[in-house]
Formats: sequence, C-alpha cells, structure tokens
Amino acid sequence: MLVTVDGNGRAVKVQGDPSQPVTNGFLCGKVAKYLDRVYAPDRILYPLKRKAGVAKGPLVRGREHEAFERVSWDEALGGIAARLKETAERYGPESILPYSYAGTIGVLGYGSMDRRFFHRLGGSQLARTICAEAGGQAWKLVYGKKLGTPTEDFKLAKLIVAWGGNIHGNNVHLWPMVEQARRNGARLIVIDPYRTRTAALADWHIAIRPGTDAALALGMMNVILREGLEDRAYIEAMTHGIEQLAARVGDYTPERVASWTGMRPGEVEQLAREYATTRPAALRMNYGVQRVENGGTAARAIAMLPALTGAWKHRGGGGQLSTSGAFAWDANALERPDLALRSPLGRLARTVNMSALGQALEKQGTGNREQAKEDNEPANSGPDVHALFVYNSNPGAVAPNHNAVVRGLKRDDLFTVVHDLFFTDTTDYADYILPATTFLEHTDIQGAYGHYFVQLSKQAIEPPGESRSNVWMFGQLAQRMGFEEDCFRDTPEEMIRQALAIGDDGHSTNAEMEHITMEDLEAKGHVPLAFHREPESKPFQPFVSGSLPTPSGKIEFYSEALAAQGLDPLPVFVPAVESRWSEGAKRYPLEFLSRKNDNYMNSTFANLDGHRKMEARTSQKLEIHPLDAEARGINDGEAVRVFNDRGLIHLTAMINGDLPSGVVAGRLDWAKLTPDAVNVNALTSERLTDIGAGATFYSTLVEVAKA
Ligand SMILES: Nc1nc2c(c(=O)[nH]1)N[C@H]1C(S)=C(S)[C@@H](COP(=O)(O)OP(=O)(O)OC[C@H]3O[C@@H](n4cnc5c(=O)[nH]c(N)nc54)[C@H](O)[C@@H]3O)O[C@H]1N2
Ligand SMILES: Nc1nc2c(c(=O)[nH]1)N[C@H]1C(S)=C(S)[C@@H](COP(=O)(O)OP(=O)(O)OC[C@H]3O[C@@H](n4cnc5c(=O)[nH]c(N)nc54)[C@H](O)[C@@H]3O)O[C@H]1N2
Ligand SMILES: [Mo]
Repeated sequence: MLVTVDGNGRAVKVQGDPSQPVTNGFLCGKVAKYLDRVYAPDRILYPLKRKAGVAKGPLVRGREHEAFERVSWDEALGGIAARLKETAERYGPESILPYSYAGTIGVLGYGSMDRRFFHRLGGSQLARTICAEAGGQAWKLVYGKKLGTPTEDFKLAKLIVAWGGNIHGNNVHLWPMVEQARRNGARLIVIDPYRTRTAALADWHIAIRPGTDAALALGMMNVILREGLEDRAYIEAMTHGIEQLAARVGDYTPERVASWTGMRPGEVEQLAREYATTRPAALRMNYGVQRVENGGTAARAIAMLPALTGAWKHRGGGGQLSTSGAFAWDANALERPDLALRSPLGRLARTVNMSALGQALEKQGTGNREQAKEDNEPANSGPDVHALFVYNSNPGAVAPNHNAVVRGLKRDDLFTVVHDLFFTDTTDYADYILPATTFLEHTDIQGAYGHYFVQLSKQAIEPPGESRSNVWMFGQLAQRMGFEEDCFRDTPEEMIRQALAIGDDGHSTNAEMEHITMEDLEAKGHVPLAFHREPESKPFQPFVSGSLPTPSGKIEFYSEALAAQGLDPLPVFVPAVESRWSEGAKRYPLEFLSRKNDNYMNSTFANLDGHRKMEARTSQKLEIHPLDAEARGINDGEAVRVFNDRGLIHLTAMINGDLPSGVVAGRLDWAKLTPDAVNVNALTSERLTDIGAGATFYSTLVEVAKA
C-alpha cells in the first residue's frame, strides 16, 4: 500500500502498490477507506484509567470517556506494573493471561516484544487457535508445511474450486486471477452453505450443509478410486497410506454422502469427475471449512484431493490454504522463549486456549484438551486467571460463547488492560485502556498467508495523540517491571533485523531469504522469497518431488502421528454434536452460521459509519429459508428471537431461499452496537475442533421464534 503524506505530515491518500505482483495496485473496499479509521474522531488518543466505582459493562457509544479518566503513560504503566507484580506474587504469574490475535498481522506487532514480556514475567502462554489452527494442523499433517500454489498461478487453472472460502469477500486479491482463468475457459465451483458474492458469481454453487465437508471429500475419493481417475504414478512416488485410505473411502458412496451433504448422488459423482479430469485443477480451500467440530478432519480430507489426482504436477493446479509456512522468521530471536527460565517459574508457563476464554475467565479450566483427557474433566492446571492483558484483538466481540466471556470480564477480582485504537466491546470492561497505533504509524515487517513476498511496512505518519505501538508499549512496561535484559530496549529496526536474521554480510540467514538485505527491502518494499524470484522461468510448484517434512517424508493419507494421539489416522465423517443429526437438534433444530462481513475485518471497521453503510443490507439480520420461516410463522422483515442454552439475540428476519433449509445465518458485529449489547457469539460455543482445538463458530444449533 502506498500512502501519500502532505506537507503537514497528514496522510491524504492510500492506494495499492502497482508494482506488487499480487495486489497489483488495488485495495479492497474496506482498506481503500483506511484513512477514515486513521483519522476517526473517536480514536483513543491517551491512556485511560477506569474511574473508581464505575461498574464494568457495555457503555453508551460516544460516551465511553465518562467512565474513564485520562492519565499519563507514566502513570498508566506504573499502575499496571504494580498490579501485575502484586497479582504474580499473590496467585503466581500464570494467573496473568495475555490475549491477542493478529492486529494488522505485522511480524513485530503480532508476536515479538509482547512474547518476550510474558515469557520473562511467567504469564500464561496463549494457544492462538481462534482462526486457523484446525486447518493449519490438518494441512501440516498431510504435507508437513503450509505451502501451496502461488496466488499468481491460479490464473493458469482450468478449474478452480473455492471450498469453504469466500474469495470475493475475504480474499479479493485472488479474484483477478480467478477472472483471468475464467476468461481462458476455467470453471469456478464454490462449496459453501451460504450464497456468498463468490458463490453467486460461480459456475456451480454447491450449498453444502455445514460441517459435512469431510463426507463430501471422502465421497469424491470414493468415486475417483472407483473410476480409476487417480494418478497412480504420483501416488506411488509421493504419498503414504493409499491402501488404508482406499479401504476407508469404500464406505462413502455417493448415496450416503448425498444424504449428509444435501446434494444429489449424481452431483457428488459429477464433482469428483470434473475435479479429477480437468487440468490444471486448483483448490482454494479456506478456513471457513475448519470452523466446525469435524473441521480439522474436513480440512485434512480436502487437502488430500490434489494428492490423489496428482494435481500438483500441473502448473496452476494444486491448492492453497495458506502460504505462511514459507516465511522462516527467526522466532526464537523475536520471542525469546529462553526468558521463561528467568521468570519466577523457571520454565515455560502453562498454555490457555484462546477459543475457550469464557471457561478460563469463569475459572472452569484452560481449554487444554490433552490435559482434559488425562483428568477426565475440564483441565485446570495452574491458577485461575486474575489479570487479562488484551491487545490485537477484541474478544468482547469475536470470542465464542460471548455471554460466558462477559461474565468473566465482569468479575470484580479480574484486572483487565486493553491496548486498542477504539472503544470496543472489550474496552468497556477494561481497568486501563492504552492507545494503539495503526500500521501507518509504526514500522513492521510482513509475511503473508496468500503470497510469497516479504514486505517492509514503513511508518508513514506520526502516531496521533499519545498512541503507541505494541513494541513500544511492551518494551516500556518491561522496564517498569524491572526486567533488565537488553532485548526490552530493542528498536523496531533492530527487531526487523533479528526477524530476518541478518548476518555479517548484510544478508538474511533465514531459509529462502538469503538474498534479502535491509537495503533491498527499503528500496523495493517487497521482495519475493528465493523460490519465487523467477516465477516465469522457474515456477514454484510445491509437492511434486522430494521428501516432505512429515513423519513418513511423504504426503500422508494415513497419519501415525494422529493415531499416536488416539485419533483416527484416516479421515472420517463425524456429524457435529451441534448439527441436525444430534440429540440437541430436538430443541434447537436450526444450524446457525455466524458469518463475517465482506466490508469489515472480523470486528475491525464495524464502528465506522462508511463501512457500516456498505453492510446495511445484512446487518442485524437473520437469514432464514422460506420453509423454516413458514414453519415458525415468520415473515420477511419481522423481529425474531434467535436462541439456545447459551444465549439469546434479537434480529430481523430476512427470507433467503438460497440457504439450505435448516440453516440460518447472521453476521458478526460489535455487541455494543446492537440494542441488547449482544452479538452472534452469544450463541456460539466453546466446543473445540477435532484437530487443533480451534473454535467451532459454524457448528451452532439454535431455535428461532417471532419476537
Ligand atoms: N472482507 C473480509 N475479509 C476477511 C475477513 C473479514 O472479516 N472480512 N477476515 C479475515 C480472516 S481473519 C480470515 S481467517 C479469512 C477467512 O476467510 P475464509 O476462510 O473465507 O473464512 P470464513 O469467512 O470464516 O468462511 C468462508 C465461508 O465458509 C462458509 N462455511 C461455513 N461453514 C461451512 C462448512 O461447514 N463447509 C463449507 N464448505 N463452508 C462453510 C461460510 O459461509 C463462509 O462463506 O478472511 C480474512 N479476510
Ligand atoms: N462468530 C464469529 N466469530 C468470529 C469469526 C467468525 O467468522 N464468526 N472469525 C474468527 C476469526 S477467523 C478471527 S481471526 C477472530 C479475529 O478476532 P480479532 O483478533 O479480535 O480481530 P478483530 O476483530 O480484527 O480485532 C482486532 C482488534 O485489534 C485492534 N488492533 C489492530 N491493530 C492493532 C495493533 O497494532 N495493536 C493493538 N494493540 N491493537 C490493534 C483493532 O483495533 C481491533 O479492535 O475472530 C473470530 N471470531
Ligand atoms: Mo481469521
């Protein structure tokens, strides 16, 4: 992104960088309006401290200031350090829980000074599972590494399957490649229960029932093997476990698969044949598919398809879930886990699962599955959480089981610090609020999960007011805590050099980054990884030869590693505990999709009027199939109650015949911007995915009634 700054140091324009081969000079609709966010009149510009006696809970928008008093950074850092020290002494340092996710995904902003700080303190570690862990682990179980077809190569495909991914909404920079492929005759198939913008533009939209993807992938394998459409030579050379897999898929006949997915048996066959016989066939699997109880297995089964057909061999074919595995940052230098030895614990702290934040705050355990199995009850190793430090995330809006999270955040004995740019659903529960920067106001280095370029993100403008970056804030706080290690005084520029492991000759020593120097990055802004330097003469095609970083060195259809964990070594379809086939469906028969918005970034941007306008059509709506609406006497535009044992929200019915019957959909919004101050996550659960212990936002049963 290029930023134009005027003579007064004010950013006046943002635009895509035309020299970036993937983004090619265009920005998505929400980021094109980024200056609305940077210069929003309600940005938090100073540290704030909750006034004595003001209860924690949703504050009226625009009047949040009244609950807080302005304090200096000095006072805020001093007050926070004192309270953290006291908490650590009283309950043990593990009673302090950091809670963060991606922010704007800079390498430093995401995980560097903060990790150093919490390791040295002995604070709990956080398992960052809310987004991609199930699918990420699944992909790694099959291929050993999160790599995939280069985004630019999708334009060469003749078939593109978008599986559980909303390309046009969430991943719009891939869309021009899809369009180019289609101009050359490619077909686009979208597998998504919801008719997204992407699905509406597809040649074939398969509105699969939520959580049944593993069945569909196994059904496709059944047809492919039955009809001899697999690539035997590729399977021989590159994969492990075909015999076991072949035996397993025998159970998944098109008829049985159809009964789960809601497709016709002929459609399962058609999909399998089209996928296996079109070359190149590119699979854009995305994370939508793994936000269900069986989601790890679903992602794993889907990931196996290009291995079965040898699609990787054809340039433009193969697949992509994420490209993040290609970026070998020096994580030890950045995060300094060795500092844990110097903490009062003298070891790495226990881990708390962010997808079970409600449980952790309600003193019900850590969401740590392995522990839970051993104890045969909710795990609760270590102390209850007494201090919560939130940055780069808005758990008051995005975390599952919102009501449990809120009950926790309201606890009198919980001390909460939030570092953010706006008064969010989370700052309403903060003891201290610290003002954070946008990515225009700090320097960082970026990897990617959709391309293969290392990028330098240079500070363009001064931070407004007293807002400060994550790196600065945690460095300063460390000094207040009396942590004397030099690493807490590192500058962002030094940390970027550490991330790149710049050697004596000025070059990175990281894998695939050896050609990169700081000067080069400064000059160009973006530099491709080594294997992607000459895409035309030496195209990168992963998984076509050689040994892979899996236990067998091959692509794994059969996983000993899973077997060792007591899990099924082969993919299998298991209906979700919250699905139409379960006991719970008797009381809550509708499957609820609590979806993202095309014009927000999860909860980011939802507070900006311009962005809200773009989402007006579906905002605060409950999309429902005509049959399900009729059965409940609900008409379009009527107020409805959507509820289950965890919560209740009020929405407006919007009849949508494109949904599968039995499936309803709503959108993630800020809780405090709704009349009842609750959002869709009041309905979602803290149940975890089969692999990766991730959140299961799309396995949620509800009932709907007229309000
Ligand atoms: N505009 C916009 N872009 C974004 C984001 C945003 O909020 N807005 N968020 C960013 C983030 S954090 C992420 S992780 C990525 C995520 O991008 P995606 O991976 O695309 O993730 P989702 O939007 O969660 O889910 C994609 C689709 O999966 C569908 N889906 C739900 N359940 C199932 C199922 O059981 N099977 C199948 N096949 N499909 C299912 C949903 O209806 C949805 O349309 O997008 C990023 N980009
Ligand atoms: N129901 C439902 N819930 C979901 C999802 C869904 O599809 N449906 N999607 C899930 C997914 S995929 C994800 S990734 C999570 C994401 O959830 P979050 O990680 O909470 O993501 P955001 O909503 O973007 O909130 C990020 C917050 O960090 C702040 N921030 C941005 N940059 C910085 C920075 O540099 N420093 C600091 N201190 N703060 C910063 C922003 O202002 C914002 O308030 O939500 C999950 N929750
Ligand atoms: Mo995400």
